[in-house]
Amino acid sequence: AASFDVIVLGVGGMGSAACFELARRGRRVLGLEQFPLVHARGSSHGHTRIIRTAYAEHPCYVPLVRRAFGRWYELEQLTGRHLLTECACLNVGTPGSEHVEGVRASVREHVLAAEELSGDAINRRYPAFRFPADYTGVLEQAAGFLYVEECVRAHIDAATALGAEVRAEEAVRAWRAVGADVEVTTDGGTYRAAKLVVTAGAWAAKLLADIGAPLRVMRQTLHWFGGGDFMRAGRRDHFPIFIADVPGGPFYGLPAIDPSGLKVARHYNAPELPGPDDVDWISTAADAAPVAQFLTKYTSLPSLVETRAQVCMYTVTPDHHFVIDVHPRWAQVSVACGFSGHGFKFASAVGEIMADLAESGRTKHDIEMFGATRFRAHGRHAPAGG
Ligand code: PYC
Repeated sequence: AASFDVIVLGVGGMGSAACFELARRGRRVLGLEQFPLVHARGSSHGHTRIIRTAYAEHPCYVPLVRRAFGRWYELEQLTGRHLLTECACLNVGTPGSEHVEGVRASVREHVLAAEELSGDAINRRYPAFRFPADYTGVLEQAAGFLYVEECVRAHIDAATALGAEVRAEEAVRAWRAVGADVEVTTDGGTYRAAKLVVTAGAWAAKLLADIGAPLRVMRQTLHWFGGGDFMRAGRRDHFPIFIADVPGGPFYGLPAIDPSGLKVARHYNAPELPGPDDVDWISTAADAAPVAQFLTKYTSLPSLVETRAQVCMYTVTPDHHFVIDVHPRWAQVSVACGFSGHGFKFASAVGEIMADLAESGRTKHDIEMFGATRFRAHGRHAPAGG
């Protein structure tokens, strides 16, 4: 069997970043991807991803998002590609909104720059919005959007330029520990390595069945709306990124950056699937309806028409926090999965963490909250392998 220092299973958002960082550190890397590279059958497609600093999900993400910003900028420098556009992010919700309270907690703990705005003030600042006057919001400037496919391509190109081997359209059948090493069997052959990094997105549930992390796969749809006045009203000098914690939501959106118009979608609130091979990849009128209703109710842009749609997957953990850890049973295996619909922005930093874990089993980044065995009845102390 061909031999490597590290094999990376899954070369999407996280795996491409891991391949890059490992190759940069001089490791002999093999990345295995079941689809063509930079595909639209996983969780790293759909043109854009939000990056934001005042992190509603937990203040512990703030240092990680800062690290991710720096590494995205560095990847831009290395590859000459434009990957990130800065843009304000408006967090808005009903009074008492959990999302907005979460943003405030991060602002307080990390002393972040942010502006408090009532619904009324939001509508005055951004005339495309019609939020009820008593809604509450926090606007931050330290945010933006990533060109998601460009980011994956940049990591892959940079990794291969540094000597990584990335094999596309080669599905993994199984992996196993062999002594202190690992062996991976694919449709095309058998490979051996000292270390394994599993960054398999929604397929992690299958490849990591023995870690016992309950991962749910959800079918999410992304919608673009154009026509009407979107050219001006949806332009990023008039229209921010937003995350709106409203009844039936949350919904989020990005300004119009091309002729497809605004991108708007619902976060969570989506059908759960038996697995990633059971997704209907065609978006329907029923998928677009809640998003169109959001635009009708909360914006002055009800005349917009859907121009484009895509289907994407979330892989969701019970607490919506990530799984990033050394495998509880096999020290030569590390895993990153369960990004729960908010992971992509961190990919550049996760690549570094996975390289750390593969090299030494530890990282200077705080991944305490992301333990693989936290969902077991007895947490970390349960017998391994269950
Ligand atoms: O993490 O900002 C995010 C996000 C928005 C929509 C889905 N994820």
